Amino acid sequence: NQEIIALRKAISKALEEKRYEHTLGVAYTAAALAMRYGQNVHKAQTAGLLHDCAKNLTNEKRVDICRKNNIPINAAEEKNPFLLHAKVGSYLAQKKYGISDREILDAITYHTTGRPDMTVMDKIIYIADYIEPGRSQAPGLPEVRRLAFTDLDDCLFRILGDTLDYLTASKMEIDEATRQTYDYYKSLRE
Ligand code: DGI
Ligand code: FE
Ligand code: FE
Ligand code: FE
Repeated sequence: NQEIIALRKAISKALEEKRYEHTLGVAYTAAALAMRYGQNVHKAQTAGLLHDCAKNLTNEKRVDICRKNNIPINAAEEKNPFLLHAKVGSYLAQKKYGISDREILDAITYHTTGRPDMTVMDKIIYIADYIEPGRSQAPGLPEVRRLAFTDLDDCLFRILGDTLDYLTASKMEIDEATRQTYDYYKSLRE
């Protein structure tokens, strides 16, 4: 598909080599999950290709883009401006890469923290980001990868829990969206 090829070329110029490799891994993994769960494969690939498109900007640039476009910066983002690459990525997907599809833009916005009541596309990108072939550091990755293709919601909850454990153990600032997403999916299980 021409659109995907053009997007791949554009994004390869905006990212460093390793980040671009990760991006291709996320795009193909998201496509496979979309096949498995009956979602639009083209949209999943597009969201995968663009999810980290703001990753190569400086924190100053990310904050600057937020200020100029009335994108709110919360306390956790203030302390860890790398978190803004999700919201700013969604903004750039729209303004620089010409994407208008809400499902794609939302999946990019929420790919780092998640959100309560995620769409299937949100979940696919969130999970693909964590399990793509180039990732190797996460605990229990083989099991998480298996879960991704057997039960999307079990997989999501497992990643949310592992991420929260990791952030707590590393004494990192927890974004309210990260906490709210975990609490929401925990309450659905009770
Ligand atoms: O951009 P990627 O590295 O591909 O992946 P990502 O955008 O999902 O970012 C993953 C990192 O973000 C991972 O190290 C965990 C961290 N993270 C997720 N939620 C939070 C968070 N970091 C902080 N400080 N607070 C959060 O709530
Ligand atoms: Fe990211
Ligand atoms: Fe992620
Ligand atoms: Fe990523």
